[in-house]
This record gives sequence, C-alpha cells and structure tokens, in this order.
Amino acid sequence: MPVDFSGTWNLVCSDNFEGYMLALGIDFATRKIAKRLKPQKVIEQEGDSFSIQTTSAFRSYFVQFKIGEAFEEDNKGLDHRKCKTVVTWDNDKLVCVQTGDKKNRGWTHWIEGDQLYLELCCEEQVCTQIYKRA
Ligand code: VL7
Repeated sequence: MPVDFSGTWNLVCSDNFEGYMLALGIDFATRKIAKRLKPQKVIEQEGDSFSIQTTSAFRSYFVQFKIGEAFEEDNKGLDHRKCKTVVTWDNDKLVCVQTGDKKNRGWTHWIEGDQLYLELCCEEQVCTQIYKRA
C-alpha cells in the first residue's frame, strides 16, 4: 500500500519560512503577515491524482497534479512566478520540482508517525514545516 497523504492538516511548526520567502523575493510587509500564519492543508489523493488546498487567513493556494505529468504552475497569490512543475514519488516521499526563474525551487512532502512534513526549497534556502491531523 502506498502512503496516503489524504486529510486535513494543520501547521504546528515552521523553520526558516522567512529565508524561503526572502529567496522568493517576498516584500517585507507581506513576510511580516505571512510568518504569523498557521495554514491548513486539505490533501486529496486518488491513485496518482492529487489536490492540495492550502488555506490561511491571508492568502490561499490550490494546486492539482498527476504524478509524472508536468504542468504550468502560476503560484498565484504567492510570488506569482510561473514554473514548469512536476511531482514524482521518491519511495514514500512526494517530490515536486518547480523549474523557472529561481534555482533549486521545489518541495517535498512525507509522513513520519502521525505528522506530515513539508520541506520548501528555493535557491540556498530550506524551510521545514510540520503539520498534524486536524
Ligand atoms: C505554499 C508561500 C511565500 C507569499 C502568503 C503566505 C500564504 C498559505 O508550496 C506550498 O505548498 C505545496 C505543498 O503542500 C502545495 O502548493 C506552500 C506557501 C508558500 C511562499 C509567498 C507569502 C504570502 C501561505 C498559502
């Protein structure tokens, strides 16, 4: 049985989100608001089809994809940069590569115990977040 990320997940801790946002060029005022947010993720996984809705009091973001199928991602409401994005499995990790203006951009999700991990990368910056089931 493959790992199932489906469910509703609440952020419990976040390390270096500031560095990640700086690497994306997010302005000071937006960073100040964004770093206080406690986003919730609703993930739906059906076979190799995924949707991830990230909701917060300030901005929200929705993405859907199929494993191995590249798509145009607009990052609307975030940094607005367009990327060619593809998500693949690396064993039980969900690995996203976002090819565009920013080097080394992407994210990885995995589950450890009852916690959902998210590592966000951009250039030299790595942000690690932990979510728990709502
Ligand atoms: C997306 C934010 C900073 C703008 C607001 C912050 C709003 C809530 O990529 C992400 O999730 C993946 C994996 O689960 C699926 O899309 C995280 C948040 C990155 C970057 C930009 C700051 C303003 C946060 C949407």
